[in-house]
Amino acid sequence: MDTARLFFAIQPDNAIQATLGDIAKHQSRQSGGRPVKPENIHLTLLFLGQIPVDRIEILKAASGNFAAQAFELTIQRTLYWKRNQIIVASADPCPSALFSLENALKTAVHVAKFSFDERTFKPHITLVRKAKRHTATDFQNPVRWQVTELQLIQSIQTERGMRYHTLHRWQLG
Ligand code: 2AM
Repeated sequence: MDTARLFFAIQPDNAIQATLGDIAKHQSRQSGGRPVKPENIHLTLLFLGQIPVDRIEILKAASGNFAAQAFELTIQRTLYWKRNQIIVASADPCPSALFSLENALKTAVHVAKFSFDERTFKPHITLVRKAKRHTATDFQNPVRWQVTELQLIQSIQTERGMRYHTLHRWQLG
């Protein structure tokens, strides 16, 4: 059976991706890790893993079934998650609207009988993988991100690394 590796995420616009991409490159040089490409920078809300391709339409229908608010994230520092060896951009404190969106999504996906990663949601934007160390940085200019859209994304392994392909978008009200 054909499957696709899927997750729900929010993705900033090109300008914010470029800003965070520069920070990722800078941090990767200092940490010995691998920077995430600007176009791949995102914040995952719910990771589904491999889903049969013939169930994607059911998933899309279920996921458009709730109303959710737009909100703003302010990203002002990077952190090191030593166990995962990743450097992440943090939007701490996150607005409650982000958690409401994640919760609504989980409920909708559960009702539609899809399984997903049950671990506690820890919002983060991965900037560097396989990082060996980290110099904590607070941004001089916090990045303000108006989140107006939720995306269903397929992750595709290619010869040149991971490629993310947006399958569907939902506007947040
Ligand atoms: P990460 O950046 O912390 O690795 C695509 O792989 C996205 O799904 C990434 O943002 C990844 O988070 C996230 N993700 C969440 N749970 C995952 C899991 N169990 N396996 C792989 N990726 C997962």
